[in-house]
Amino acid sequence: MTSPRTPKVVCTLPTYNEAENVLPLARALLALGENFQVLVIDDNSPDGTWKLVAEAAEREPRLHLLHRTTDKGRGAAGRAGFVRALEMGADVVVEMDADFSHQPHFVPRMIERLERSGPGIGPQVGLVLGSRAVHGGSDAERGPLRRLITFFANLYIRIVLGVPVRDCNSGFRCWRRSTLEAIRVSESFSKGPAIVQELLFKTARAKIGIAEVGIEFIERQRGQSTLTLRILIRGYTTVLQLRWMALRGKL
Ligand SMILES: Nc1nc2c(ncn2[C@@H]2O[C@H](COP(=O)(O)OP(=O)(O)OP(=O)(O)O)[C@@H](O)[C@H]2O)c(=O)[nH]1
Ligand SMILES: [Mg+2]
Repeated sequence: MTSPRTPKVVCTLPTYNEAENVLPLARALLALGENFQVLVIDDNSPDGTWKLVAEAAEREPRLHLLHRTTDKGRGAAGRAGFVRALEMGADVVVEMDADFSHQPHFVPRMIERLERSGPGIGPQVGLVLGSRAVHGGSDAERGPLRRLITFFANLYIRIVLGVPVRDCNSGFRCWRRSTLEAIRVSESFSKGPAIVQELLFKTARAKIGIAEVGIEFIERQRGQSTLTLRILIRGYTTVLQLRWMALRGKL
């Protein structure tokens, strides 16, 4: 990444029942440049998302599929995606939801922020978050209760984990290869969406620079959310578990 050559970017998309979204999203990402590859990590979606990707990948060499039938979950899929992206030789790994809440046109700005750091340029940044909570960022149009929950969730995570960022729940991120290696992403343990906080915490603890770039987060356009109250509560207990593990030197 410090060399002037164009970085190889692998965009990882964990999918579960995203048949309506996955190919338009993959196309939009591939159109960002010849140096972009897309890796879809699908947990055997009943709606056949993986079949669509497998067929399209036969015609598009920059589109890849990781079709998983065991060890399901957003966290496990995310981890498998990172590991595969590193095997593919990625310099930069982009992580994003496949429901268009994370819009492809923000990706170049985030990568540019990652590159605009390093020796002689500015403090080294190893992770860039697409953030709803900094200048230029905005959240989906949601009711006051939902906004209040988001606000307190961020406050809770910031206090418990002590991470120096505004949008602790952002799963729209650009990683330097060296960051994923340094935090040993393959050894992460979260099975569900709490992987977002686990990797953020590990990055902050490794004293790797984190920057936030404002993004407009929009509500899912098509398909259904997989988020349930149970998953949400599980996520918040994982945050406490992370702090506890760190206190006991187990992280
Ligand atoms: N591979 C895989 N992907 C998953 C799984 N669960 C969710 N995903 C994907 O993870 C991303 C985020 O899931 P969403 O259902 O949009 O959850 P969310 O964004 O927290 O919730 P909403 O705001 O309601 O959309 C989407 O791309 C999903 O398809 C899973 O078990 N396996
Ligand atoms: Mg979503």
